Amino acid sequence: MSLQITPISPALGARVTGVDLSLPLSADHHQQLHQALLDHQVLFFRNQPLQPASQARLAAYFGDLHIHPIYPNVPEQPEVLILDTERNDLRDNALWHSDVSFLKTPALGAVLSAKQVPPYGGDTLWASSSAAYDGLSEPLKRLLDGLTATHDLSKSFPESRFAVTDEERSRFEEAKRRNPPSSHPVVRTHPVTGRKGLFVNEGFTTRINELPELEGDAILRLLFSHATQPQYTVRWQWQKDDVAFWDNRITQHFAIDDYRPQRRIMHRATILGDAPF
Ligand SMILES: O=C(O)CCC(=O)C(=O)O
Ligand SMILES: [Fe+2]
Repeated sequence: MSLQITPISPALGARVTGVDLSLPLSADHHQQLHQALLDHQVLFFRNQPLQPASQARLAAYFGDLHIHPIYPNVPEQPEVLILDTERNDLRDNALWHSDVSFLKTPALGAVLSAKQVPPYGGDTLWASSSAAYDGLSEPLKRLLDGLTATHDLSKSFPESRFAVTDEERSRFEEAKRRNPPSSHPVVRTHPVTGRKGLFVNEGFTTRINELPELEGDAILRLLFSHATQPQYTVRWQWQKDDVAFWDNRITQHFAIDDYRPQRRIMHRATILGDAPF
């Protein structure tokens, strides 16, 4: 059985039908999903209710799963983290980021399942880092070649908001100890497709290591705004039981925070990747 894959935006994003994600994947569907992810960078599925165990099983076809140091998780399935506006401070997802880029081996991708969504609002945007790189001028590409940048967990999880109670503080200190800042190339090569993409993000990138602060900050600001121009993005309007599966090596995303005080609940399984080069 072939999947039906329908692109929904020129830069990235496709809708996929013809598969039941709650069941074990056939080798054929696994291969087709993998290829579709490489081709389209973010895949969207409607009407795919997933229990935490089947969500983790689906994600684990693509690599080892990450257990998040700060977000709460489903107790019986700790690889599935909970993004619930009544439990978490999620303001930092309303900022362009690629997930856990502060790790030495940031996420390959993630599977996000919509559990409860407002009737409208709470859309999520993704941007293609390869489209953004391709759109840079040649002189700027030459300047960036060979530069590295620092990615720091504390930028998106500031102590002032994530270490308020004693319990939060000890969890936060532990998270910082286990996750010191990492350095990654500013231009990353996708390990499978060989495509180049910008690998800096407003959520976690703090500096360009080889440049003085003033120059580095100005270049980072330029890259953050260049990479998230509308023509490099796709926007998804969620319905309950939608699933999004993105390649975190070559995209970043932004969850719009425009629906309060309504509640919104998402579950995420995060797949570990390799060290960027
Ligand atoms: O809530 C969303 O739509 C996405 C949140 C997010 O940044 C993530 O799950 O990685
Ligand atoms: Fe995210």
